[in-house]
Amino acid sequence: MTTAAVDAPVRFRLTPEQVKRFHADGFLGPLTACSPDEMAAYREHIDRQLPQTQSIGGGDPAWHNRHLDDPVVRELSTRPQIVGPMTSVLGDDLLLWRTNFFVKEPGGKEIPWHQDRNYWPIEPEVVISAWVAIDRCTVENSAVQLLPGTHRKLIPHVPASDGMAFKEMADTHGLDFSEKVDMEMEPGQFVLFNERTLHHSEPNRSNLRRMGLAIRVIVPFVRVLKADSPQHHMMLISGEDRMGFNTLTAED
Ligand SMILES: O=C(O)CCC(=O)C(=O)O
Repeated sequence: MTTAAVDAPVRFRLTPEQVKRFHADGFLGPLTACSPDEMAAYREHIDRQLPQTQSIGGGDPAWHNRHLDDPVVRELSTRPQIVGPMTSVLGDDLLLWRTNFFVKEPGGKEIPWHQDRNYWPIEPEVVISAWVAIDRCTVENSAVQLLPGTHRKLIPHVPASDGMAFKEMADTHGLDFSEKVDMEMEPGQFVLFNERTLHHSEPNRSNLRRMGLAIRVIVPFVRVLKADSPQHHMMLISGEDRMGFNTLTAED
């Protein structure tokens, strides 16, 4: 545990209306992390340094937690434009738990409707995710879809149908999808959502790749019950860790 505090990026806090919307819907977006030109520079680095394979958010070390060893991924994952809005929802003390690239090449599989909490080894389940568009995300190349209000329910998960990218999916029986939102985004935009907001993406039916980076952030009273690797430590990205439940990365 470190006792040093990290200044909260107060300049980028959400407005009270945005916070209200986040709590009403379970998500908020698109917000802006950086300009499309700035994202083009990040993308060039990612395309050069990371493998040219598909990744659907599993634990492939090439695409998982790269903020721990790649300074550019770390800079992107901790931009004040992303952390500031998170502090408006979860308060000033924040730890970066995980990052995952979601790379869907043309023909990439459907990600079933799911609540992230179904898969996660944490206690209690309090997480905010930012899903950042690295490529432009449209309905055609499988923009993330979200269903407002579903963060208020615990939805059972069942084995996924054949051809899905995940092994388990939400039991969507009886849910009304008429209000679902297609989160189309320009490179550099992002959407925030919580651990229970139901979300999904269609197969990539276009001829364009769709890459995003999911940034998972917890508060210090959340215990990570299973590290992803021996080197997997939490990173203090705002405020202080007054709990000491999780191992933190050493200060630079
Ligand atoms: O990339 C996608 O299509 C889905 C992302 C997702 O499931 C997540 O970030 O939790």
